[in-house]
Amino acid sequence: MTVTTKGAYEPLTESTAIKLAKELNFFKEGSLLSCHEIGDGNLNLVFHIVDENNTGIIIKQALPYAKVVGESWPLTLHRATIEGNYLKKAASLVPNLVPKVYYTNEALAITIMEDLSHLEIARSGFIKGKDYPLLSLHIGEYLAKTLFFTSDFGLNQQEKKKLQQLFVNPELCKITEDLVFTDPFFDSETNDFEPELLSSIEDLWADQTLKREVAKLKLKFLTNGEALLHGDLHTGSIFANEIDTKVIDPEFAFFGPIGFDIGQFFANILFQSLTRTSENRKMVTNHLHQAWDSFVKTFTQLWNNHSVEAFTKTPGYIEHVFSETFKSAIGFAGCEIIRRTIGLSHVADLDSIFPDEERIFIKQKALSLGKKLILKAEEIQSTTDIEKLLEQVLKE
Ligand code: SR1
Ligand code: MG
Repeated sequence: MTVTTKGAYEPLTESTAIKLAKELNFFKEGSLLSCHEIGDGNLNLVFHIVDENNTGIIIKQALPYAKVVGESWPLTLHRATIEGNYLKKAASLVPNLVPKVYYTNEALAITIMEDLSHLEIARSGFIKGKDYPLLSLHIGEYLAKTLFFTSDFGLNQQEKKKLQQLFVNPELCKITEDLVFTDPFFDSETNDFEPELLSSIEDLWADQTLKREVAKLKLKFLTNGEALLHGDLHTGSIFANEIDTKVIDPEFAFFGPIGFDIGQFFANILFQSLTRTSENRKMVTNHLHQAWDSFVKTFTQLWNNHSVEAFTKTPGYIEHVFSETFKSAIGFAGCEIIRRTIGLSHVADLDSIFPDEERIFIKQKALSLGKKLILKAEEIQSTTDIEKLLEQVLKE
């Protein structure tokens, strides 16, 4: 039990996490505390500590390697600082949509935050057939406010450059550059897929037009520092219930293209849509429309009332920004769909489908949808067009 707030890094255990919570006076003296490690993500430890009244906190700690692979894949602890800094920034922009941060410690790579166990991870709820009617309204608002106020439209250009320094995140960006934008499009060791998919995947590897479009999207991700992104905005990074939505896990945050967060959200809504029967699908696809409409509405209000950029009054400029953002979001969504189907780190929406033939069938559809989103990004003009494409792919 050597971990202290003043000590050097050491991975916490359930008992040292309790010791730390006591040292930091999170609970009244003499409280009966229990702690469980509940981390089910790919990278970190997550401890849930509660007292006898079920009042709790979360201690998240970065490990010096990627948990999903093991110690052979070392990974910077600095991501905990990035996550803490992002959550603090987001708290100033969308306080209702992120967990409260109570304490951070760079040396221990920990963030102590609000216990959200009254909510459920949106992906898990969706898989059980639940719906979260306000989720995409909130996500649209979240995207608009976090992206606008950290972009050159809403933030003084000097201030933006200073803020960028806090979010230089090369190792986590490299994970996305490799796992989302490169490996799935080549015969790479990290890929992970059922042998029944091999022939479709070989077609994909041989498709030079597709690869050229992916290369352009990767270049955008590498070079377009438009705004501060969450960087990993899938439905496993969102807690929700009927009325509340909280976005978690921003350790991949960096300054990148605005369409990336939007595209990742779209892709993860589409995974769930692919698994639904036609009667139940609309409930999920509605989140595509609602998220984009809410994003456009809020972003437009901010553009009209809080812009710091002289050209934002110029006719046609906002329309250009929306159309470029939408187009790149469609391409990014296609890459995310392909990577979660055949690359490292899948989604439970697809992997939990049984029997095997049904899962393979849906994964073939996912590959086809991902490919078409990338290739037809110019033609797809609206979220209704995305829905039409989905229906077309499901009928093929
Ligand atoms: C090795 S990390 C794999 C994935 O987990 C995270 O959630 C990100 O999506 C990353 O790509
Ligand atoms: Mg994560």
